[in-house]
Amino acid sequence: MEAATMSRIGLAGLAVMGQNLALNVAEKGFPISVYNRTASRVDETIDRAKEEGRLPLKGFYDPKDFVLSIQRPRAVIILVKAGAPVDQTISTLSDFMEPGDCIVDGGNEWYENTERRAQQAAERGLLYLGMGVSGGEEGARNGPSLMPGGSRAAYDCIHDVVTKVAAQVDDGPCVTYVGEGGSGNFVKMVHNGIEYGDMQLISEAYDVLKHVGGLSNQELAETFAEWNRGELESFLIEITADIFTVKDEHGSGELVDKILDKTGMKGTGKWTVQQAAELSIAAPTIAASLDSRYLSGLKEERVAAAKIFEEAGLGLGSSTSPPGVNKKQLVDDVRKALYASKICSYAQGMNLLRAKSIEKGWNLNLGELARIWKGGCIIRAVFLDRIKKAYERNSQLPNLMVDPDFAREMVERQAAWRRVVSMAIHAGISTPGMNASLAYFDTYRRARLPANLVQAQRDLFGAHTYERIDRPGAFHTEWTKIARHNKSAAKAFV
Ligand code: NBP
Repeated sequence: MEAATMSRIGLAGLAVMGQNLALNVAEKGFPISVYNRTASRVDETIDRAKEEGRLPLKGFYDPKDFVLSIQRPRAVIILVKAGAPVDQTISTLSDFMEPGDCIVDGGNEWYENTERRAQQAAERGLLYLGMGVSGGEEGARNGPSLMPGGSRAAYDCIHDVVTKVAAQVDDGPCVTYVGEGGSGNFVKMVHNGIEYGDMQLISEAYDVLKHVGGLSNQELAETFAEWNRGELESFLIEITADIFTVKDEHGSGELVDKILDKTGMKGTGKWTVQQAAELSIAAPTIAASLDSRYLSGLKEERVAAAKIFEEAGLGLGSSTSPPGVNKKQLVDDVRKALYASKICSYAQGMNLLRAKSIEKGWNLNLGELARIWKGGCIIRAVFLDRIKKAYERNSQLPNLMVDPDFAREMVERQAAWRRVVSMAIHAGISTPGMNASLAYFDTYRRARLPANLVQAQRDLFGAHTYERIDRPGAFHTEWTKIARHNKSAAKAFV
């Protein structure tokens, strides 16, 4: 093939994400070759490229023709289901690739799989990137947030393309070279964990407003739309406002009330919580969001439990709205509780990223990661600019909550936050994310915790030793012997 007619880049895997990202690349003026295992998806993509204005996109049904249609050094983005399909796609395509060519896996892949594949690719002289892509279908088509990690040379090879294709915000495109190894996938995984936290906190705000405040769907739509004009402005708040306005086409009322209360998941939230545990990083808000998804899955058990507790005297009626709730005050309080809870959740995600960065030597720039999440991705929010600035002010910030601006905001909101959580507890409405965030805040800000007692217990039953606050060293005490002696001395005295 003549160099002039060759494509700038290739993309394999034409389901939701691949098709839309390919069209986005073509629209930005980069000729692209596309390929998919099943031919019909190639046809669909070609048709869409024609319909959307004769975009420079060529479809291929044969992997060899596909690879050979791309300019050297070739860059091929893979967007297939994570796991074995990625290995199979690499094996199919890499037979025709040559040293210096690049493979970019854009899936939600486990970071260690990327590190293994990068090693195998390097043995054949191929460069490898694991690139987190966020923003769903819409983001892929119009500008996602991209989190590429792995070979720096591979990043340099696609830099011109990804900087055009990514979402654009006031301080640049939502893409950066994240770091080495599987860092791009790891950052995307934590992004998804934070997304779980945000969605959980929003659902709790909805629950409290609906069941404690008695807000109708119309009032909820107006409330979330109003919130989206202030400090909570974000994609998730915006779509939440829209959801409450959609009518049920099969019956009366709004569709949201007809949706089965069972949340699905694909695994990145679970990985985030597992990694937090592995790295000894407290991530209680994200963990609460994962647990809530698990409990939501127990629909039949919950229905049965509701009946059992109702028969035992605790019905939903006896655990809802306290009389005389001031709706306006409640809405304001819930907004503040949501915002403060969110700060805690992001603090947990950022600390997890930092811990992994230290373990792996990735040298992640937390402020820059907050910047590339400002647009394109599901957690995009005005608030991320503040996080970026907090890390710019102090890259060694031990916790987002102690940045002076965030600390002030937490203090300003904490009374409202406590009112919301207390009211929810009284009403029997669970708010695990908000509670977890508040407990995280209250624990972190205390100079002295009851951990002294836990240490004493550990030393008593396991001779694990303890440290003292007034002198250095490890100490052990014969707690039981002394306590028994004290008891018998007390008896003798009586
Ligand atoms: P899916 O995750 O649904 O995967 C479908 C694609 O994988 C199709 O192209 C399919 O080819 C291909 N595939 C499968 Br399945 N097994 C294969 C195999 N053994 N060999 C070759 N190809 C195979 O697609 P998606 O929803 O577009 O997501 C792609 C990646 O992006 C995933 O890792 C996903 O987690 C991630 N992601 C998705 C979203 C989203 O909103 N959907 C957002 C962000 C990231 P076929 O057509 O021949 O069956």
